[in-house]
Amino acid sequence: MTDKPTPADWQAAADKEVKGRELTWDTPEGFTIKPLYTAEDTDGIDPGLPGFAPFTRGPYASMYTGRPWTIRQYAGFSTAEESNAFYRRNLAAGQKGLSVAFDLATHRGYDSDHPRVVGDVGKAGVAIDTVRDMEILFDQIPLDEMSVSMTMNGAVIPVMAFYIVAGERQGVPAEKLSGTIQNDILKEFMVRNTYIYPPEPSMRIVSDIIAYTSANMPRFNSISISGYHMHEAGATAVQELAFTIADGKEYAKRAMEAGQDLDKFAPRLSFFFGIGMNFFMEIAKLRAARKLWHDVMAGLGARNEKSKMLRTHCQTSGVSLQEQDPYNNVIRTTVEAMAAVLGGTQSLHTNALDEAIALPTDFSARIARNTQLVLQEESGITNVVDPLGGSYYIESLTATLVAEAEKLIAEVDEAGGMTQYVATGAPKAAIERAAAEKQTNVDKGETVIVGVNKYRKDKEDPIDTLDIDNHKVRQSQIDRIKRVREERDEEACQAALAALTEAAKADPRSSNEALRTGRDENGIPLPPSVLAEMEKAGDTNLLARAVEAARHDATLGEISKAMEEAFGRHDATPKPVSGVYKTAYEFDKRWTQVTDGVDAVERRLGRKPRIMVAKMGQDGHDRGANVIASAFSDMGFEVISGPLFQTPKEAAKMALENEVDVVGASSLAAGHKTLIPELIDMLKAAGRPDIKVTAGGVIPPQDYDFLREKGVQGIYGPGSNVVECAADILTLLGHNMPPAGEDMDEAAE
Ligand code: MLC
Ligand code: 5AD
Repeated sequence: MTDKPTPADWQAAADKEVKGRELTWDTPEGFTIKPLYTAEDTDGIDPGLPGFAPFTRGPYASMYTGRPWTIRQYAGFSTAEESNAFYRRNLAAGQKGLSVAFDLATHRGYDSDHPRVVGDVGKAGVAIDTVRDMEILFDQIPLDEMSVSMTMNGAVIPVMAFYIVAGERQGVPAEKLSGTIQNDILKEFMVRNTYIYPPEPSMRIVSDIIAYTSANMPRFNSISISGYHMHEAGATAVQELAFTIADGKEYAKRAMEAGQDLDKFAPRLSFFFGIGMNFFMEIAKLRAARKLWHDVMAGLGARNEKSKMLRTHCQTSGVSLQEQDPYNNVIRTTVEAMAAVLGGTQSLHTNALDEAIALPTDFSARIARNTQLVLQEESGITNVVDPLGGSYYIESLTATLVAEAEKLIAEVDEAGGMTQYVATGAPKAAIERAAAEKQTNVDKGETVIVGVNKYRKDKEDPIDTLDIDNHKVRQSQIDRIKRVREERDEEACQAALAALTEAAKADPRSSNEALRTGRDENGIPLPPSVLAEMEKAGDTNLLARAVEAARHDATLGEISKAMEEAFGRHDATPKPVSGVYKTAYEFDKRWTQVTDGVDAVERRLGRKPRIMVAKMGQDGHDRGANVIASAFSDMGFEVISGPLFQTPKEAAKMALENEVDVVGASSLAAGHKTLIPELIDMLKAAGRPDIKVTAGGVIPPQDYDFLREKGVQGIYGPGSNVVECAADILTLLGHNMPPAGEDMDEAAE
């Protein structure tokens, strides 16, 4: 009988097969993945059982064998009528929960008639200005039966208020509403950028919502603590885990400081993660998240098991999807969806194949939804709980992720918690660095993307995409706002708005504390008459006061403005990282051709070529703009990063004042057909038609001709190589660049 082979025997055999070639793989997290995992790697690891602490194997004991995950497709576009019809078609075809995408005007607290949002109304989501819109959005959808997720963070107070009042008008009291509000402002300051107010008052809003829902809406998840957007912005799995769990810890601590009972509100804190193409890493990530959250909540003193049980929604990754050869996206989404469910998600959105081009059509939404239906009803995946539990690789990866994320969480704790850590800019910069590194690997072909940097088609076939006439939507919204204002009791509405401003100005903690303890800040007992007066006025909970304003048909813009009077608005300018590209491309021939080109242009102009990266409209997606800004500055351009949310007029003014040669407009939220032509017209009117304007981001090929006619000189969709973009721009600036793949000498001949 031969001895049982050992891992060392295996190593020798493998070395022989591959003639000593290195078989390890370094992940973006900095992990070295071995070609084989064995029992030695899981020594001492016990993941426990599903439904029991620390919930690594799942929050529920029976998981999908008892009830499958919720098929919850994120959607919204145009008017409330159109989105309502889309929801009802989707529910009839097998979708199980709703998830509302609002347009960017709504996110940023502007009514559709506001001059800053002309390019944004109804574009990236549905336009909601009043309770009336919300009523139409859920027409014939019983809100006591359907769980509804709403992705809202900036204008979270008016949107929650509208939802509650729309429920009332359907005859459904707040206590029967089930669903989730995203309400996660910290990650907005890090990556998503749809904040309205500065960080401190924004944190108060989060806490007021947790207080209101935990007292009045027992079936409603008060927050969806989101790593998804960090993932999309380029974060590694460790960063996504650590910053998300640390965000959750911060919210829980704030609510406790405001006098709330941890075990009362914590069971309704929920999570949200992004799921990309690193299949096993993503599965391990969800398992690690549950273990991390359990430990954090135990550390904060939670006793209720439900407080320590992480429940999550997942969405497949948008950035992993490509404009080129778009049917490959169906395959990518399937792989990602499998990772999400093998990781044990509670709810899932699968992206549509046209993600990198436009919003989903009925056709692409159907394939996305069916991807989940096939997994649920055909694959057998739902028949066993945590089927990968005990896998050497998965368990070892889970443990490594937990350990590495714990280190990063400790760093956040040392900085004084996530609010402070975010204020240092450290997490945003770390994520941007990771994004730039990932992009470099793609540009250099080290990370393969099928149909983009390998196996690319000679000719792309166009696909049908959804186009929304934002001017038409805007006009119909303006008409409705006008009608609502005519019909409401103006005096009562203004009084409710004034009461909201007053509550925003008051320090919430002093009044809550006073009501709770019957004493003022100095511990001196308050006379009963004063307490009665305070009680009558209600406490200063912002959501409670906004519900009152919504009952009197105040608009979203008015409610936001009422709080802005006390809080002000928050502004930010992107600060791209530097040096990542220069280091990565040190010996790359094409890079050198481009930097030589930049030098040549510099000699001719007597200064560096100047490019302004512009972000116009309410689109806060700045990953692409930051990647371009940091790469171009590494190549020797002088880069001016415009602030987020500029109007075309403001962008033109900045371009003129800085005497730039090129404006690169980055657009990911469908405002390009309105905003970019307006910018070009303004540059022309100022006598500078020579300033070149290029466009990048999510732009359907169908719009390319339109934009070119309007004067756009270069269009760079997802999957564009940044070095080639720069080569193109040098050509626009009159420099004779050799075509890609040739050297200077050949080109000169
Ligand atoms: C579940 N249940 C079970 C069970 N599984 N009961 C018995 N046996 C089982 N096996 C019960 C639960 O306890 C619960 O009841 C009910 O069934 C529903 O299960 P759930 O797990 O709570 O699922 P769900 O209602 O879908 O809630 C999932 C969630 C929630 C907790 C993660 O927060 C959610 O739906 N989030 C979605 C967030 C979202 O869609 N975001 C979109 C972001 S898009 P009970 O009674 O206990 O409640 C975005 C993009 C952008 O952000 O714009 O940037
Ligand atoms: N409808 C459907 N999906 C949307 N997404 C964003 N807006 C919408 C919408 N209105 C999806 C995309 C994007 C992610 C943030 O959410 O997949 O990448």
